[in-house]
Amino acid sequence: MKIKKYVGADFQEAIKKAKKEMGQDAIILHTRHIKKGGFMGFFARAQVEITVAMDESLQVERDRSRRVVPSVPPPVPENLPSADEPAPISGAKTSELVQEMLQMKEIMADIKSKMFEVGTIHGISDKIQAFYHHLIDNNVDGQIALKIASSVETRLPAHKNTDPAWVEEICIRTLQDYILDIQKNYELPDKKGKVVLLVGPTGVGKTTTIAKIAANLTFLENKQIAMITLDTYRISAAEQLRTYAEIIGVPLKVVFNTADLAEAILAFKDKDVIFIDTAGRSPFNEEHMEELREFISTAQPDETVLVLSVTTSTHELLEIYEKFGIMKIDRLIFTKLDETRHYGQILNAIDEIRVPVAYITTGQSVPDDIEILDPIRFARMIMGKEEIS
Ligand SMILES: Nc1nc2c(ncn2[C@@H]2O[C@H](COP(=O)(O)OP(=O)(O)OP(=O)(O)O)[C@@H](O)[C@H]2O)c(=O)[nH]1
Ligand SMILES: [Mg+2]
Repeated sequence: MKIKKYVGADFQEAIKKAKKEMGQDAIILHTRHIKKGGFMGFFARAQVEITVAMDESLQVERDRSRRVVPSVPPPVPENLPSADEPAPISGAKTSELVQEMLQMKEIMADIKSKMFEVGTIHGISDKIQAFYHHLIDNNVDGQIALKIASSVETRLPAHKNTDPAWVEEICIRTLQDYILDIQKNYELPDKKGKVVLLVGPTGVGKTTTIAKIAANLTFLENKQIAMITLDTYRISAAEQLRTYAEIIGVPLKVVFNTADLAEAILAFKDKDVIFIDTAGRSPFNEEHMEELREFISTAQPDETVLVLSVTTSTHELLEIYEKFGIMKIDRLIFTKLDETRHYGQILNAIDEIRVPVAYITTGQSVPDDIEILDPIRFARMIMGKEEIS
């Protein structure tokens, strides 16, 4: 394995240099923007640096028959060749060196996973490679996509010329099984006076979602519902829920402090489910999060549900979960599935968090645009085989 860095005015130029020297099969491991020349950061030219790897043993013909999938990543070479122009170490500040080392560590981790990816993906059939790339295009995390694709490979018979439709079916089923494995069914425990409290960042759809669930439970399941709102920061917020409560015909209490909250819950104890709506909060505002925590410790909810919008990146979803995680989240709800065609971030999030998804919401209409996350339908949605109605 040869690893080298190339610098160019832009990505194309750097690639051109790399391919010229390393050949067409060179693999890009890492790209970054750098600044070169200039004086004290002024007039520096922006350039692109790419780290490229080349390994003859990984070159496989596209139409080659299947190969055993490696179960562990290949080892990372210990001594990486230095960059084209190594930075002078003498005189460099310690913090800069630490930065460089951290960057190097990142590159190494990247190399490790890319090598595993390349080694595995090149070894499996074109049809499964297409499936893998489809997952990646749908925001599914590389490692998860690889795990699922490798698992398809092991399910297929060893002989060639497998019917493409059948391979596709195996791909979908494998994805379904993966989702089923990390996603448990959502069931409302049968208990009177069950308290369900929704939290989440601003504007994700908490209030609308409560209205949807409350309406469905009232009209379709004949349940006795009550609502409480803690969102007294904006006049319109309580009014929004009041309007829904009146249309559905369920009682609502607006509470301003923990004492009122405890009293409101007690007053509704004979209802089947008491929904508590909270004000949208930035997970990064510690004061607001603390206040929310106080309300939760008073409410003692049977379920604390974190509402997340699917128009958020995986990284942000996990960050939000981590911040709200101090409240012990029992369920997730993903909203606004109608606003995207890429759903991989849901899969990535639940793979990491392992908290069951109660519902997904698919539009602004109350009460229609909500459904239980059905793993089979969800797999087909990721595959583009099923649409949000
Ligand atoms: N497209 C789409 N819009 C939605 C969905 N759910 C809610 N919305 C819209 O998102 C906006 C915000 O909804 P709210 O229910 O007020 O959100 P919230 O989380 O209660 O907001 P805050 O209380 O301000 O934090 C409204 O315009 C809703 O109609 C959905 O599934 N799809
Ligand atoms: Mg709200």
